[in-house]
Amino acid sequence: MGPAPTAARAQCPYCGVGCGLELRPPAASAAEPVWVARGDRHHPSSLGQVCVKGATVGATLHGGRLTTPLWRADRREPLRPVSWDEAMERLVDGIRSTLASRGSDGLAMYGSGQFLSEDYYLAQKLFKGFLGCNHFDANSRLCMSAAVSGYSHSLGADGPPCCYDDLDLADVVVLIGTNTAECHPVLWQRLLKRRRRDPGACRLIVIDPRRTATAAAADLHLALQPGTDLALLLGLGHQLLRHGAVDRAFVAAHTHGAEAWTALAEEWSVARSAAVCGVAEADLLAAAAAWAQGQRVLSAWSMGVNQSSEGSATVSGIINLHLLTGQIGRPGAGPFSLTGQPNAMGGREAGGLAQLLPGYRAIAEPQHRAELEAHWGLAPGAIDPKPGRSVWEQVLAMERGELGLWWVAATNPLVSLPWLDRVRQAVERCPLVVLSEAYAGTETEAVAHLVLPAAQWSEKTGVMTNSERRVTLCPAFRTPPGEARADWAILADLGRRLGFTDAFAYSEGPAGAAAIHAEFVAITAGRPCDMTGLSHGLLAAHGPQQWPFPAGTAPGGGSARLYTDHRFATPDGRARFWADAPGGAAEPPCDDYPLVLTVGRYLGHWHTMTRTGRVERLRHEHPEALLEVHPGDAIAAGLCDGGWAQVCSRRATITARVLITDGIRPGTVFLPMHWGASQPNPCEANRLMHDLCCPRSRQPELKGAAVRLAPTLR
Ligand SMILES: Nc1nc2c(c(=O)[nH]1)N[C@H]1C(S)=C(S)[C@@H](COP(=O)(O)OP(=O)(O)OC[C@H]3O[C@@H](n4cnc5c(=O)[nH]c(N)nc54)[C@H](O)[C@@H]3O)O[C@H]1N2
Ligand SMILES: Nc1nc2c(c(=O)[nH]1)N[C@H]1C(S)=C(S)[C@@H](COP(=O)(O)OP(=O)(O)OC[C@H]3O[C@@H](n4cnc5c(=O)[nH]c(N)nc54)[C@H](O)[C@@H]3O)O[C@H]1N2
Ligand code: SF4
Ligand SMILES: [Mo]
Repeated sequence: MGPAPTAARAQCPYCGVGCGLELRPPAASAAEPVWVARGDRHHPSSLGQVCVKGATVGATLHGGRLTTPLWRADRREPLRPVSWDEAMERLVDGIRSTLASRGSDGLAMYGSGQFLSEDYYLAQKLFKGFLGCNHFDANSRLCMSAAVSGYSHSLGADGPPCCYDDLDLADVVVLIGTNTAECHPVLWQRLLKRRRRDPGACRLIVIDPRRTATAAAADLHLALQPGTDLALLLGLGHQLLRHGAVDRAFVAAHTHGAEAWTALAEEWSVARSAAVCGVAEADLLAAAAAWAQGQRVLSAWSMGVNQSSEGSATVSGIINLHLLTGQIGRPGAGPFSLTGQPNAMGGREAGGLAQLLPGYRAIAEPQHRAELEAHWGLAPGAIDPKPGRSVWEQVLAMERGELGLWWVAATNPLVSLPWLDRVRQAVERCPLVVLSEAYAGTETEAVAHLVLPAAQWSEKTGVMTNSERRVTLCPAFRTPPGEARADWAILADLGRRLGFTDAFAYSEGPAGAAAIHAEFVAITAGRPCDMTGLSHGLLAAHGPQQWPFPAGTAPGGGSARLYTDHRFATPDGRARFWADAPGGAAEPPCDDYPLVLTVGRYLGHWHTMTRTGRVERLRHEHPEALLEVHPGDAIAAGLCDGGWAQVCSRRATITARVLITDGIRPGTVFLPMHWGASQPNPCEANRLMHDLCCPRSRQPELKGAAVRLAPTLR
């Protein structure tokens, strides 16, 4: 029997704002079982606000779902329904035979920031713990890994130090590489409301090569050349030094490395920085003046910063400016990464990247491995000391024929990874590709042998953490379709079938989820993300809570901000300035490929459209992918508005409909990421993208590829 259809509260399953939703069951007479979502006024992060995606989520949940496991021995055959028993035995055999023939380097799992924390934690326990295989990575590698790395590098630990209230308190807000209006709409509405309520109280500076809806509302828009953010930040820093805006007492008492950074910033005059970034010197001066005069400066960033071959250095570049001016650990001030996915934060807490272990721990730290081995009752040394493969390294391993089994869950890499033709060829060399997925017919299903039907949000119980470190319980309130099961339940079943009977003895249902959560939070004791005071019971009774939330914390008593005592998470408590010289985009434009293609999002669609593509209203609002081209570039390439263009990079050629607009800087073109090969009108922007990564965070540069354009007929 499924859960009774009563109203429920949960975190929205789309973006990392993590709004609270209130869900009401469909009327008994309704033609379709559509739950009605509206904003939850009791959720402290969103206070009843929602955007179009959250409001329409009810219509996405029931149609087009996978209802039974599917199997085929050969990809040329169609997938056929099999029982769960057969599916799990095939998975067990695949894992056992791979371990026997290739060792743990032959296995890899690729998960998602759309996992619940319970899904994430069990995957780490099974792979990194019991199978001795660190090759678990998540799509957060494509998303937040530069922020993880930048925070850790500069502040000693991951974890955004700010909270949403800071948007109401800052007097200068710098949005860098974020189209907040379309991608974090409820935060954007909050900022707009404040600016309307109190005009002039908050200066808004936007740094983005496009005049997005976000940039259009700014007091100052710096439309920089893609890939030059680090140079821009150094130019700003240079001018802050000139302005005397330095908080010398803060720098002396709480930081290291200011000298080396100052020496680098001295080399980046405003004139040099403006020339490299292609912005007006006057605008750069105005931005620096605003920062210098600001009492409370908040900067927020997203993929324009992270998806760069120097993403981690750019994140540290932002933090450097906050350290220089003492704008951190105070209300209204600080560096704030806007998380992409609804539970990318929970993934970081649970150790869901190839270099991490649960509780903000690192595989490379012997002490951290020992703590997890003890927690899991494993022999000392059971956890492999070598960090695992990032997703791109997993692809390269398949290309070399080294993987015996690749398990993909809650992500659609055959749309979202770069250089898709190469990915497809590599995956075809892997003898067993397993996909855990909620919907039928995704692009990744086309390369899978074994498909496991996943219960999704609304059908399984667990927690998610949003960008301001707030944890919300998301209960199962609908019955999963057919035989679909929660990702964590599949992992637990697998653990038992592999012989780890006691370690994975969780019941399948809310009580099992609560037990997994309790086991997970216990291992966060004393860590930066201490959540030992949280439980499903407390979250159900008292609503969402922010961490740190150590045992004994009263409901509502979690920390709104980190580092308010200016003691950072480094061994000596001091934050670090990092002096990284800008290298620029990994694939700069050239004579053959004179334009830079950048790829991002539309307001109404979510990633690869498995959910938002089912909502009539959203399909109507965004019927197809549009290639944004500046009028001058369109003339040069012979393109007309509404006509078709061939977009050609070193890796592939695709066709897209042209939108001529002066809202993009000359030399830059834009495509959305949403339309994969299985859409009626595919675009496949990521066939064009390259694989070059940030060396520190291993995050690929998904925001820039050199391309050329030519007119074409469809
Ligand atoms: N509607 C919607 N909202 C979403 C999502 C979605 O799919 N749809 N996905 C969620 C997820 S997972 C994520 S990660 C976030 C992403 O949220 P955002 O990062 O805000 O979204 P993007 O459109 O990917 O990129 C943001 C901006 O970066 C700019 N940009 C490109 N190159 C550069 C550069 O070199 N420097 C700078 N400064 N800017 C650059 C682009 O022009 C674009 O406007 O959105 C989340 N919210
Ligand atoms: N060029 C370019 N490429 C990009 C980006 C970019 O800006 N530019 N952005 C990158 C970023 S930031 C991200 S986050 C990725 C996103 O890319 P993906 O993760 O590939 O996109 P989604 O469509 O969100 O894929 C999630 C899949 O999980 C399924 N699913 C939903 N719920 C569940 C569940 O509970 N369990 C299981 N097992 N499956 C479920 C969905 O149906 C869907 O197929 O794309 C990246 N790729
Ligand atoms: S802003 Fe994000 S979390 Fe809030 S309703 Fe929209 S998609 Fe959901
Ligand atoms: Mo993301």
